Amino acid sequence: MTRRAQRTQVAIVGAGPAGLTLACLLHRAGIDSVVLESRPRAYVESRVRAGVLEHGTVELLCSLGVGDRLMRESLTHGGIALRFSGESHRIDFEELTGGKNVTVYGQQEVVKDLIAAVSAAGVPIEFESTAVALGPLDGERVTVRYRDTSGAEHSLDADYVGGCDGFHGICRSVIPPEALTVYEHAYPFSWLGILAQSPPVSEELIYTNHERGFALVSMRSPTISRLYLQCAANEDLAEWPDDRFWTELRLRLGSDAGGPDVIAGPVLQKGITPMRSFVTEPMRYGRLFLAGDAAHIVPPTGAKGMNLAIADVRFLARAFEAHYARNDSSALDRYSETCLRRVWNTQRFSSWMTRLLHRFDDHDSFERRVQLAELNYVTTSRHAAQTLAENYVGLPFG
Ligand code: RFL
Ligand code: PHB
Repeated sequence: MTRRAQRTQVAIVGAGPAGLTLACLLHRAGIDSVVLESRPRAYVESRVRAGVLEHGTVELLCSLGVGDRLMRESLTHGGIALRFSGESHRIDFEELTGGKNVTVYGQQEVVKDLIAAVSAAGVPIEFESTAVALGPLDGERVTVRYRDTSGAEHSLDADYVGGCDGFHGICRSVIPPEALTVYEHAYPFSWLGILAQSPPVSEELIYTNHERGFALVSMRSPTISRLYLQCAANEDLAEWPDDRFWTELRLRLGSDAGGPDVIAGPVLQKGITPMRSFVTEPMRYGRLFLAGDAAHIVPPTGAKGMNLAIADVRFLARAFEAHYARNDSSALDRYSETCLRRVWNTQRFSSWMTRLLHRFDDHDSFERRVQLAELNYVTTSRHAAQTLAENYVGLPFG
């Protein structure tokens, strides 16, 4: 039963970083949009995920007026450490990139700030509204059908749809399979991540390559740590009581052998993230434009997922602006090609970081030596370190 019908210029499916940033950018360009989000607001605002913002992502958020709290509460990092063979080696981003750095600020904080800005601008966000069908994708307009929690069905009529509904959303699945090519790679391990009330182990992130597996120490504030351990692809969370996590982290960091010390504290959240690379080509089908995780997934080792999602919608908003303001659709026609150039470079970097830092059970001793030689090279050659640094802080937005 259809209870309510609305019209808009762009229907946005998903209130993650991609959908919300798109709503802000379109509002700034004077283009109407409505955002549909299947989850309740409180859930979206508390979902613990990414934490590192590229230089350009921060600039964009500030230009959208969502930089105040970010500037006050975030942490600026001028480098990271790579730790292997019992030693840490700093990669100095600022020195290697002419002053660029990254910002540590939780994705859920970005999402909170964006929801506040979108709502203040008067752009509707329909929470607990799940898109269930959309089409036709090749007509004059497109209709998104969605359901609220009571099961009532509504429709949203739009010129275009921004498919920002993440990897498990429906937008990608409404495209005929013969029109899409999917490229994917699943890694034979996952990340076990915790958020803990414990002071950060160090001032900057430490990416550790250890015989027992990868470990990453990150943070959210001077009192909250975000910590990850490489674990089996099919790991059972129940096998990881808090004590086991802390013991394993200390082993991988070499805490009892002169490495960074870890102060255990209450665990606030624990979860497992599968490691995969995934790209859909093209990112457009008729009136539907895919953006963010709906179109691609990168393994989190390069800290790129949220940044890439935001880069997509930056291109998309610019293309909509040219279309609506100047009747010029050439950027919309080039959307997929433009995004995919950045997407593939980001896949390259994220896959390189993943292969550099993890334990591969099928590696023989020769491949392990080559991995250590690569780590040695990256931490001793200025050119190699510069390549890591310029990709980590984010390539220019072209
Ligand atoms: P999201 O954030 O998944 O948002 C999609 C939204 O769509 C909603 N949805 C629907 N709404 C309506 N109707 C439907 N049918 C719907 N189906 C789904 C969902 O509820 C959701 O709210 O996708 P978006 O916006 O593309 O953003 C992508 C990022 O969330 C993701 O790439 C990052 O979190 C990845 N990532 C990292 N990215 C970074 O840039 N830096 C990092 O340091 C970083 N670390 C990480 C990460 C992801 C991780 N996990 C858990 C996957 C660390 C981890 C552990
Ligand atoms: C995080 O802080 O959650 C984080 C940091 C760096 C990564 C991935 C996740 O590469």
